[in-house]
Amino acid sequence: MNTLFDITPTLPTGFSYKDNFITEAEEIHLVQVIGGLELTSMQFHEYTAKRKVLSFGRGWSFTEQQLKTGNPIPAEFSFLVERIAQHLSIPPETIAQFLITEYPVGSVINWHRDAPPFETIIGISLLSDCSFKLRPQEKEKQTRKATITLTVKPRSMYIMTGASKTDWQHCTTPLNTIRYALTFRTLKYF
Ligand SMILES: O=C(O)CCC(=O)C(=O)O
Repeated sequence: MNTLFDITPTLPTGFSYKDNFITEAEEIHLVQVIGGLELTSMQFHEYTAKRKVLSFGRGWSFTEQQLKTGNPIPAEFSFLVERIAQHLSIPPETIAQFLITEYPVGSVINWHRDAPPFETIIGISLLSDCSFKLRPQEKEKQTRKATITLTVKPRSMYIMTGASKTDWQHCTTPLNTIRYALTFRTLKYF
């Protein structure tokens, strides 16, 4: 569709977005694979979130504020690791963490910055559009005007690194249908 003006928001430095990073057939296959895995409710201190997660590789424990070593990334996701590594021109082994998040209807992830030990965050979305918001980390700069909203489509990929990770917070808004986020992370010191 032609529009009279560019509706793509200006994204923070270090943030990029790409539609159709995976095919519909790959999306269907990944949803089937995830269906066979056991995701558990996200625990953050004394608070239990609606969303469910399953982590592989070097996971960050919010309660203990340290890196943990978990199970290796299952082979069914290797093609994604390879594709991301190729896209970023990095060795696949530098992708040290993989998190599957299931967002049931109405669930969100609240404003936060990603955990300190990670350098580049790669998010792949399945099944549902998501309203992904970014706002400056500095409280004085957190105005409505400074908040950026990006529609993240199913099968798309976003990359968050540099200033977009350190100087910006992000969150998602409630969904009408289930969404999965596949989040891959590289470590600062591998
Ligand atoms: O749903 C998403 O893509 C955001 C995931 C996220 O911010 C996180 O897991 O920390």
